[in-house]
Amino acid sequence: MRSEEQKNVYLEDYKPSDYLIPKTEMWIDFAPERTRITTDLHIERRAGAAEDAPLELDGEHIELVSIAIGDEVLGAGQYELSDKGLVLLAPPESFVLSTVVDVEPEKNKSLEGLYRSSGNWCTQCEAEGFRRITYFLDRPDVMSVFTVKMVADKDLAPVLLSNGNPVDRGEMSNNRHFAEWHDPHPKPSYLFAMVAGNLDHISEKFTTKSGKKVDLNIYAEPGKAELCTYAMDALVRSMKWDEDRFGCEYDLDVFNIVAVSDFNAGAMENKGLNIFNDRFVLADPATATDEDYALIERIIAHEYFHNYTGNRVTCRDWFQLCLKEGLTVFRDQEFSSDERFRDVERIDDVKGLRQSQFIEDSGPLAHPPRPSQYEQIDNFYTTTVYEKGAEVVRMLMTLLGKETFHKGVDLYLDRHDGDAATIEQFIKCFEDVSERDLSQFQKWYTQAGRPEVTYSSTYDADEKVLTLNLTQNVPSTPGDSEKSPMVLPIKFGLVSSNGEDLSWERAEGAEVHDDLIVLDQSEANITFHGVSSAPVLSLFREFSAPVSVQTRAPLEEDLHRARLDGDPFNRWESLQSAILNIVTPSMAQDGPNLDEDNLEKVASALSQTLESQELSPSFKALCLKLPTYQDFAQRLSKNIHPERIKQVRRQAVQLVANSLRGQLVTLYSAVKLPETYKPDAKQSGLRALRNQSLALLAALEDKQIFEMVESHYQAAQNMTDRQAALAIICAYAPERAEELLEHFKANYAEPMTVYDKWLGLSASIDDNRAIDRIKMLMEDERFSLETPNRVRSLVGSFIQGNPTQFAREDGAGFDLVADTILKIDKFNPQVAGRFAVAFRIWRNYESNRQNAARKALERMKDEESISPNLSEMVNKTLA
Ligand code: 0A1
Ligand code: ZN
Repeated sequence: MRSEEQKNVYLEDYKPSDYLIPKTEMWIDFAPERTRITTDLHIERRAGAAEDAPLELDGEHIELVSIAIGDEVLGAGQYELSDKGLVLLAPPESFVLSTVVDVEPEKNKSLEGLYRSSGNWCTQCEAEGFRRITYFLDRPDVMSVFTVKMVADKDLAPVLLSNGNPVDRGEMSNNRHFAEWHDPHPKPSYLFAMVAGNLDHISEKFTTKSGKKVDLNIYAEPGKAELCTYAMDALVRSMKWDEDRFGCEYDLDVFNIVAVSDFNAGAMENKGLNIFNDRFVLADPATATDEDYALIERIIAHEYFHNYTGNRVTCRDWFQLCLKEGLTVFRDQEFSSDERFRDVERIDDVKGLRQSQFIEDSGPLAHPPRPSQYEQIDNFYTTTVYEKGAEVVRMLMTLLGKETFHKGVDLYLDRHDGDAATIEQFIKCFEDVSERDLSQFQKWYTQAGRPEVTYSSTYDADEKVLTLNLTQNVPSTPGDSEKSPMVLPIKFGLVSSNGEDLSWERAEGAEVHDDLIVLDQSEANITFHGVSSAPVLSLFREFSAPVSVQTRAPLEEDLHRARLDGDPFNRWESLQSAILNIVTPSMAQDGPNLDEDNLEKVASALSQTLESQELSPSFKALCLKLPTYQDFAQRLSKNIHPERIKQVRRQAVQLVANSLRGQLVTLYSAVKLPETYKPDAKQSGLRALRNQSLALLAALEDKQIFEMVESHYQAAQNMTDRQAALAIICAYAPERAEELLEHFKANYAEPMTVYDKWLGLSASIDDNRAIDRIKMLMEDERFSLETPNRVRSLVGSFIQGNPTQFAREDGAGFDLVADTILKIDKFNPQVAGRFAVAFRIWRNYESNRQNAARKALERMKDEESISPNLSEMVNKTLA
């Protein structure tokens, strides 16, 4: 075997476990230095497994104190111990294995397994963290009923929580107490959780549709409980929505959420005990923005929805990760769309997809939503698994219709309840309810890359026939050049000159019904008969398939759609693509001057959008956000000079702003907001429109406007307005930024969530002090590389929000990021690996920057003893 192959785990190697653990009992004794964990595993050999099959338990970073089978204590010769786990060579068919292990949560900075955050003990077990707590078959298809008894000092840890229902609690000697939890639902170890510490909480009651009462609690560090009220509101709405839309009723007596400050991801769906990164729980108007509130709502819902899609039905193995994640992201998207404005949510989701997943799909780290091999599963919690996974589920709904789709989900949740399932089993449920062959559709899960679509059409006025030619091509991705056509559900409309959708009598050449074309070949010629006049085509309405349309529409067509399309998504999309089409050519080396006349035409369509009585303020605000640096970089795709993109973009934005100046000033002052702040969609839409008008005006770099922005900052009554004003200053008046940032820090940045905003804004300033500023901020007494939120705010915002400084020609930006990754890798490989995605675009730069980025990557690769996580990322990026 080649050494590379040894590192890889392959889907095709999947075998069911030889042993099962139907029941697990644990006793945890928390103490400041060491925590002692005693575990009884009730083990049974699986029917059909070989009699002499060894039992290979996973276990890492734990110290074995003793081990016994029943009453018999095992001696050193009776088992094999390594730094990966423990092997019993020929165990009995059915037995109880008791282990005692010690762990050192205090020293655990990887934030996997059992660790301490602000003095409280908490756990993170997905994907393979449970093996850092005790010896176990740490794989998702081994499910066990857990009983957990926790013991701790009453003052150190008055709160003791685990999964399931509380069954007992009491006092003990020496100021100690205990709590016992029992989870009746068999679950894989990655859903195990415990929290012990000193926490405040808020409570609520929820009555399920069948009348069961559930206690809801949200815990946070002392003094922060009142910041959890919005999260609680979002939880109650999520529980209700899941009953109404998916029929999913909560299945325990309690549901607990704990917010902690040190967390590698956003949150974790442990059964009955969700653990959250506190930035996705804590909020009040003075510290959180409207966007923060919306995110909190989303993530609370996401984790709650996992209770069915993920917990009741889990994944057979980690290759199936998108079975739970894609479906659950789809569900949280639908929740937000039902709770807020559907059109705006859809546009935001697609923007998110394009800014991360599209880049991933076009680069060295491209992989299908269901990969067939990996080195480190931690590196596969990607935007392709999550967001593309959600698009695939959405396409199923589009293809089958909402009603049949829901029947399919019902069948899946019913048929596989209590099971560890696969993508094939999921798809089979939809085949069974629709009687449709979905084998080609399944390629969406197994084939990487994004289809590129072209179209052209002709209209025969005499015959009243529209002919539409469609093609698709899936480009090669690393290690996979043989691609076959995908099933593309194309929602469409034929837009007439007055904006109405034209009807048609009959269509031939592909599957077409109602507003849907299904393209499943590389090419189709579709004829629509009975079309009364020449239409403007509106394809991929609602972004009905995650493809790239290669055909550039003539400006007039884009503007027609921008003004009149019945589909809000395509109205927004057409404005964006009109600007991208006009401006991008000027960003290329020796490109033409900006086409000011055409930009004027777009500005006038935008002006009309702003005047519309029927469009919502949030939608208008989205239209005012002109294509971003990243949008242009993606369009250019190669030979990127970041400064050129930035400069030409700014020129274009200025032109549009100039043309809309009067209207924007009026809009800014005309928007009236109620006295009392509410983070709901309606109010946040109004604030977004006002702030976006100001942001666009600021592109004029006009003294009077800057004064408006500064007064906006001073007058702000909430964090949304305050941060918006400060972000504008950082972007357009860097010379004023430092003073205002100082003011912001001194007056508002007491809570860590606001301190993080301060870090992020500081990192976004594009001036020649940028690198030194970041190095200086890393020395700030409140900054720590050990807390992922700090690093994400500072270094993450630098990478994302300061693309010119990150990709400086002298390589100082790349070096700064590489140095930081190497430091973090020493204690938190998961986070280090995730930060390495910053380099996935390195080949898109012009050659000087490419060389600088390659050097930084090679330096990471050559560093002694980098983690397997970082090594996989760096090697794949360089390959
Ligand atoms: N399953 C969680 C997120 C999560 C992902 C990975 C983790 O560690 C590798 C931890 C948590 C979710 O989807 O919310
Ligand atoms: Zn999830």
